[in-house]
Order: sequence, then C-alpha cells, then structure tokens
Amino acid sequence: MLLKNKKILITGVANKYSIAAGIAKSMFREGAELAFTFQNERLLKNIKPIAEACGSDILVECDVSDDNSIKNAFSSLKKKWKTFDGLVHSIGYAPSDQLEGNFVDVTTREGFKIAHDISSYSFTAMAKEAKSMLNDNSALLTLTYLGSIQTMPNYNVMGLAKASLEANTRFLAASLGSNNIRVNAISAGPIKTLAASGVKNFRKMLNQHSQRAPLGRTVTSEEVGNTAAFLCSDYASGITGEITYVDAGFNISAMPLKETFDD
Ligand code: NAD
Ligand code: 0WE
Repeated sequence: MLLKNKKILITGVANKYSIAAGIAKSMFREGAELAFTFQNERLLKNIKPIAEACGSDILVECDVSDDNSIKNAFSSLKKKWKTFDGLVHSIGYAPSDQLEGNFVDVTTREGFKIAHDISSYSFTAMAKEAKSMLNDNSALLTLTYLGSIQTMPNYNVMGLAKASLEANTRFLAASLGSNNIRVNAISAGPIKTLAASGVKNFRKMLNQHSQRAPLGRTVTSEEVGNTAAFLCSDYASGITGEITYVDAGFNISAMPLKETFDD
C-alpha cells in the first residue's frame, strides 16, 4: 500500500481510456483516497462510475482555461478536504487544426497560445491554488510526451507546449522544494485515448513504437498509473523535477529491433 493515508486530486479523466483513469485505478489500489476534477458537465456521466469504482464521491468541475473555474474548484474541494497530499495533472489540448500538416504552415498565434495555456500554464495555475492546501511530503505530477524533445509529424505546437510543461516541472520543483512539495512528470509512450483518437495514422504510430521499443510493445495506462503511484508516494521522497519515461524504452532506441531487419 504505497499511498495509504494520502489524499490525491486527479484531473484529466474524460472516460475509462484516459491515462488519468489508469492512474486513479493504481492509486486506489495502493490505498489513496481520491478526488476528481472534470472539465465540463458533458463529461460528468463518464467520470462518475470511475470515481465510484475508486470509492470517491468528490467530483468538482474545473475548466483550466478559466481562472475563476480553477479558484472555485479548489474552494469546493476545501469543503471536503482541508488539506491533501497530491495532484495529478493529466490535461493537454491544442485546436485540432494545429495537429495536422506542416508545422510552420499550420501553426497560428492563437493555436500556439491555447496549446501553451491549457497544456502548460494550467499546471502552474493549479499548483498556485493547491499550494496552501498541500501537506508536508506532497507531490505534484504531470503527463508529457517525447514530442517535447524530438520531432515527429503532426505533433507540432503540442511539442513546444510539452517542452514548456517539462521546464514548468523543473521550475515548480525549485519553487516548491522548500515546502517539501515534489514535482515530477511522466513521459508516456503513445496510448489510444480520446485525445489520440482523432490523430491521423495513430494506429501506425503504435506499430512503429512496438517495433522500435526495447520491450517490443506499447505501454498501458495502468503501467503509467503504477509509476504515478510510486512518484506520488514517500518511496520517491528523493525525486523531484524529474521526467520519468514510461514508454517501453522507446526513447533510448535509435533503430527498430534487430529482428525486424531479418525478414
Ligand atoms: P484524454 O483525452 O483522456 O485526457 C485529456 C484530458 O484533458 C481530458 O480529460 C480533458 O477533459 C482534459 N482537458 C482538456 N482541456 C481542458 C480544460 N480546458 N480544462 C480542463 N480539462 C481539460 O487523453 P490522455 O491521452 O489521457 O491525455 C492525458 C495527458 O497525457 C495529456 O497531457 C496528454 O498530452 C498526455 N499524454 C498522452 C499520451 C497518449 O498517447 N495518449 C502520451 C503521452 C502523454
Ligand atoms: O499529447 C497527446 C495528445 C495531444 C492532443 C490531441 C488532440 C486531439 C484532439 C492535444 N489536443 C488535441 N486536440 C484535439 O482536438 N499525445 C501524446 C497523443 C498524441 O497526439 C498526437 C500524437 C500523439 C502521440 C498528435 C499528432 C501526432 C502524434
């Protein structure tokens, strides 16, 4: 029970395929008490059964594009939890027109602004509101992707936003270290979630991933969840400002596995 007596707030569950749902499952198994935020009413019906399965009846609306919504979310949470021990940020968004085509041709000022606002600034914004409610030995965690440091087709401005999110993780770690709050990120391999479902050639990307990754496969949300549970637990008390790859080793591999050359 890695997370016994830990209260953890989970953002970014859209449905059962969400990485945040895999994280919730692992954290609940490890004894954490959970609360959830949801982006809007439309998603509430998907999240309710997931929260219920994790023994939670704390569901608060939080649209991170709106400062008031963030403020209201934390004041609602405060009625249930005076203090808590962890926050999982599993939120990313860019307008769909930014995620298809040649980077320099499709990227706009507005698309750039939205991607960075929702995918990076929101982590700072939530940390700002959470700070006064976080206990000693708390942990913040966000989700990033390899597109922050390597190029690939179509990820485009999201890559820039993830680079910002990773720097954000380091600056938050430096900023909150003296409060004994750790801040880390998981860089997950590609997983078929709602955010991935509209992406062109996603199936082909999953195949490429399996061929190049040392483990010869993709990863699951539950595997990301297990690492998330560790990073938010006291077993990770010496880790902060770090990006941990949960990608079956893909990021260390420059070529497909030997076997794929043989045929
Ligand atoms: P998902 O669609 O299940 O989750 C994305 C979440 O972002 C949704 O719950 C959505 O409600 C939330 N969101 C978007 N705009 C928001 C707003 N304005 N306010 C509040 N919430 C908002 O997809 P996912 O793949 O689970 O994505 C979760 C995180 O994991 C994202 O940061 C994503 O970039 C990252 N990630 C995903 C993959 C992948 O391949 N699926 C890989 C690495 C990292
Ligand atoms: O971070 C992500 C998802 C990012 C994402 C996806 C969407 C699709 C729907 C952000 N915003 C939106 N907006 C939408 O309207 N991933 C790591 C998954 C992902 O997305 C890609 C990928 C991978 C991998 C987009 C293009 C290329 C690869």
